[in-house]
Amino acid sequence: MATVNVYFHNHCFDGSVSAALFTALHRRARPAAAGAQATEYQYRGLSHTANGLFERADFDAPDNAIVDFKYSRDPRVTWWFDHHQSAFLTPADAEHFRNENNPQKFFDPKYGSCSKLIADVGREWFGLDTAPLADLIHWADLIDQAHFPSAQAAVELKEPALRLMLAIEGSTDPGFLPRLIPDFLTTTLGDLVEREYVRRELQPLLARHGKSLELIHARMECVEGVIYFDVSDLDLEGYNKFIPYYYCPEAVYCVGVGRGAQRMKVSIGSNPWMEIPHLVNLAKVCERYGGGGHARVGAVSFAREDLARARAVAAEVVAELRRAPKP
Ligand SMILES: [Mn+2]
Repeated sequence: MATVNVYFHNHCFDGSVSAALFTALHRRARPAAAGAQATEYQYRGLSHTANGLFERADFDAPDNAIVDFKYSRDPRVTWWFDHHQSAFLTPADAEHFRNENNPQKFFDPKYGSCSKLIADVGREWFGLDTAPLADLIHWADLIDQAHFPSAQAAVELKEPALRLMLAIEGSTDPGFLPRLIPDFLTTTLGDLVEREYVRRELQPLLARHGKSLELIHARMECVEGVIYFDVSDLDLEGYNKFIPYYYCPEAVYCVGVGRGAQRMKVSIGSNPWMEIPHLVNLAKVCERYGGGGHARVGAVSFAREDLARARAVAAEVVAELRRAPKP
């Protein structure tokens, strides 16, 4: 039995769907000579480590694929797909990729999702029929870019794809994703969420999500188009960041103080469902306090003991955004 290790971005909807799509592509692309031999796919999740280094992977199969994750110069890696701006840890890695010019390694940062990249490459270069997987690819592309149709959709999680997103991001069973990934190729999203092993993961996560809705709702205030809330005393790590806009859809900006495993965090965002003509550049606001991000969303982190400082920064930003012009 031939084995292929598929390393994917762990606990990420796009990463998991990328692993499934790669499987379909690889089945299609493997040479006819190997066709008689069954192939076993081993799915192994990779996470970004705090120091930005590549997580140790064993690459112990004849074929080792990395999808939706950083480039590795390791010669045992035979396939690679990524779309992240930060795909290369060093300029030397980027140069290695360019020089190798490997026809099984693909990088395109213009893509909103790695799933879409693999689907397009599969169709154009390997003759893969992606039509039966169109729904899966559509949702992976939408979720990875956080292009949710509405705050309601993003918070109520009625769509099967969004429930699967919650299960993928929050699952604690290491066997869950390796089981789910191949099922993406054979089962509709609607049928997948009804599977017993998916429901088992989902149930506690949905309960926790419901609880965080109540807590954030109780804590938030929305004044002059700016939401402010402080949940730094609660264990709400990884709460859904669209909850504030669900309760206050007319808000333009949102500032929240929260607590992570290691750090206190001030999250500063803008309403993704609103056109904001005179947008305050939130990356610049965050940079002023030593944080960073994008024009529309950013964050500043603080040591656990600097909660007072985090709150002071949040209050300053809230005041600034309340004064800012609104649509
Ligand atoms: Mn991705």
